[in-house]
Amino acid sequence: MTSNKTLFAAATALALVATSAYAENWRAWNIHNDGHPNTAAMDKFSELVNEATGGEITVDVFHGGVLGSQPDALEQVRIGAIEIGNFNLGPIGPMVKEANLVSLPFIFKSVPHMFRVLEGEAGEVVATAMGEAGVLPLAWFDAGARSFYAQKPINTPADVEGLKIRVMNNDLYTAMISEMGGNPSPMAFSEVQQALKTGVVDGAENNFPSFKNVGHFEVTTHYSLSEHLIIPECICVNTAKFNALSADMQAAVRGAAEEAAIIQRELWTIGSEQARKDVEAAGIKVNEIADKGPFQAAMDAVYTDYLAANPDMKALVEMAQATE
Ligand code: BDP
Repeated sequence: MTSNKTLFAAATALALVATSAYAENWRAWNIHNDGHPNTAAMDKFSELVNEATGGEITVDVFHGGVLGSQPDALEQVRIGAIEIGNFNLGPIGPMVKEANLVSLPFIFKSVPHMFRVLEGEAGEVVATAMGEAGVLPLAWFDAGARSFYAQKPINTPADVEGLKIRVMNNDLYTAMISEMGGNPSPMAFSEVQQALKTGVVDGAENNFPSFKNVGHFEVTTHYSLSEHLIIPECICVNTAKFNALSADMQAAVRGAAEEAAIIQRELWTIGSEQARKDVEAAGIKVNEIADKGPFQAAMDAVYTDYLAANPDMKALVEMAQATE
């Protein structure tokens, strides 16, 4: 005979299981260190998730890429070994074809244009494909524009000729450098400073906060405003983990990501301006490129080759280009 006491204990245990269904502790990947706008934004995101879910979901953010390189961390999030992270869409391209839209040089006219595309139909296509691949974007971060830096100014594509330039892992970036006559060198972010210092590469390309935050400005002399890539970033979560949450918890986590993204964009604007001032004060010569036309023209072949190999991307590219 089962006593009332045993029944009560069983009921209590069940209740505990039921209420702890969403007690989750997530690990978040972030490549940046203290002092970078995204590090502050990811800490804020963690705080906001905690608040919005009443502590049911907690997020431990691991900064400085300690959970692995970006391609590795992306794979970890895709399979659910890490739950969430702040990713750049560049390295997502090799995993999710639609994400490559943003890695076509000069596809966006400006950062606001990039956000308009993301918030429109083209963005929906990209977000859906990412979610299906296991890396679901909850909100978009600003990552400004990427420009070249080296030991000399780069004013025309011809200035890239013969230079070994570090790029992120994506065939579109190797094509981009090759078309200018340079030698592309895909490499993990964590290795770039040393590679620049020892001359393993002659240059690299990034936005001001990243150029400053990991000391690339200490080992180069010129930053040339080519602004050839405007690549957004995301707070991306493992799709299955997110889908397993109740509707309320999903809304809470998404809301926290959206709020963190608003904060990130503000921090980004301030942080980019400050980073530029700081590197200039440290001796970096920043040069405007009066006419970006020759750089854009050099990218024609990148588009032609890419669309010939990926004809199914044509509609998406045109959708982005047609966005006002
Ligand atoms: C930074 C991005 C980061 C990339 C890095 C890179 O925020 O996600 O890993 O560039 O160049 O701007 O690898």
